Amino acid sequence: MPKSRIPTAPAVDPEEFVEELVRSYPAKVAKKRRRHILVRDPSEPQAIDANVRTVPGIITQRGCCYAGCKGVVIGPLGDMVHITHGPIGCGYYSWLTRRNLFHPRSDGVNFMHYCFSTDMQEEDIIFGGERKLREAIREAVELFRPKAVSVHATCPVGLIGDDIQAVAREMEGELGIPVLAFNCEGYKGVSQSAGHHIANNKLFQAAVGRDDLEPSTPFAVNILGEYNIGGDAWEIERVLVRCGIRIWAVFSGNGSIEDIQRAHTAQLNLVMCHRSINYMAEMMEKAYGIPWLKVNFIGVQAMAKSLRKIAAYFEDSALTERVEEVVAEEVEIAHKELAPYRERLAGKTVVLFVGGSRAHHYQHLFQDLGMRTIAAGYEFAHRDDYEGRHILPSLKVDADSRNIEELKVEPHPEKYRPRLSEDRAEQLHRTGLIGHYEGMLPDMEPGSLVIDDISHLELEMLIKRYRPDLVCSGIKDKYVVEKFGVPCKQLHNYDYRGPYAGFRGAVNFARDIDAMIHSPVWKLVRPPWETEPRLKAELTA
Ligand code: CFM
Repeated sequence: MPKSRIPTAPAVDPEEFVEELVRSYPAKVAKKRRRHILVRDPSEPQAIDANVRTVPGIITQRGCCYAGCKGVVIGPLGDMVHITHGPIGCGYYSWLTRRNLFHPRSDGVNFMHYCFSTDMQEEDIIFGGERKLREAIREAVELFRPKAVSVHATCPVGLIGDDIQAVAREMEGELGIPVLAFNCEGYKGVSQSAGHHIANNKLFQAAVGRDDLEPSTPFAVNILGEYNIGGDAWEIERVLVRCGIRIWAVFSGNGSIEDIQRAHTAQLNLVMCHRSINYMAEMMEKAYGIPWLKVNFIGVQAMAKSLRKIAAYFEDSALTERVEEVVAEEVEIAHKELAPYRERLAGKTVVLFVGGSRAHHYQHLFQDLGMRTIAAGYEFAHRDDYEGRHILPSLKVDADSRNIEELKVEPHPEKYRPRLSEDRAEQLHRTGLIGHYEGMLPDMEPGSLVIDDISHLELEMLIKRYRPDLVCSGIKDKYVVEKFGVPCKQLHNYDYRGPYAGFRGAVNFARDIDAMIHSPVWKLVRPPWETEPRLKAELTA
């Protein structure tokens, strides 16, 4: 059997490595990038730059505002027709690539398989695309009879000034169903994060609070920021239902617009992906009095902890008992099934560079497997996702963030209903059970690296120096990483597998990771740059 091309990791001085990383840039860029990189030191409060523009020329993993709005938050609502107003590519390349799955309800309606676009042409760019958008909405409603329609603006729409809000109002009047228009032009903000915010705002204004149907159980919760990638939401639902907890609405995995319209009557909001949906949690608390609680359903221990937090919130002895029973049973099974994988995976190292929450959430699952996270970072998260929400009041709003509307929310005159007494709310805030997220940093090992918006160059240098056993990232880096002979697990779409959430998901994940890491194929990889002649170029100016 050939020997592994990537030998075991040498001891690396992280501080030295960080200097080496930034030295590869021109001085100005080096200065900027340095502020996005930390060596974890729990003995002092640490600050990191995040949610600022990527330096032009750097290969970033980030996506665009349209991706964050249509692709992430709104797209998973399966009983709506989502129309991309723009050239066909934006619609086509955001069509189901994220694997947000949907089960139709009793009405059998499911539009997830369709890709709707106005397919703008040169003529529309010159003379305006509003007429075409009107026709597209009419045609879609006539053919498919959806409960609601969404319209998503792409870059050219903003550049030529199509008034999609006016078209949406007009069509809503004509067709008698909600038409939600999102000004989520790709260029807005610095990443897809802007699109999350825009999606949250409109969903809050135009959908939440429209239907006052009350749940028939006191333990009705919404899950915010769970998008049912690879079926995650179904495993979470399986466990919550076993505990006697009713999922009232999910924003927005396996989600329905009708559920969202009555979400304001739930007792509690569970925030899974803080980055993409914290706006909604805050607004619903202010307007309707629903507290929110941060959960992480990724990893066996994390799942158990999250269930116990929910039980602690409700303070109901029968519920608590049931939760404890379910936890005991599920944890025992999961541990038994994880044991053989744990044996083979313990001590392996992993680096995670993903999105705005999974780079944190999955560290808990790797802990269950005995694996060590030696470096991690988000693509587009904000400082509070690293450092914790307590820093929010001290954050300066820059021009890019100011472009995204911050809604002024007041308690709803009729529908505001505090779910907790003032005393209890104060107590739960103080103990951190509700309204609290402490970010990724506290969970990271001393001496590990934290890198925000990592570039391809930095990731390559990191792999060469640290030689991790596994990289978790996305499609843009996957094959570059694997050419180094290091397996790369996509944590966005799960490489067409999953579910990975919850107790059973953890076992699925362990099985897949074990197969990847222990595949003999990595020892055979010879990247083209080692065998093919190299071109050299020099800058002379
Ligand atoms: Fe939240 Fe997501 Fe993520 Fe995200 Fe995303 Fe995603 Fe992600 Mo890809 S909403 S921040 S914008 S958990 S699509 S389901 S995997 S980058 S870490």
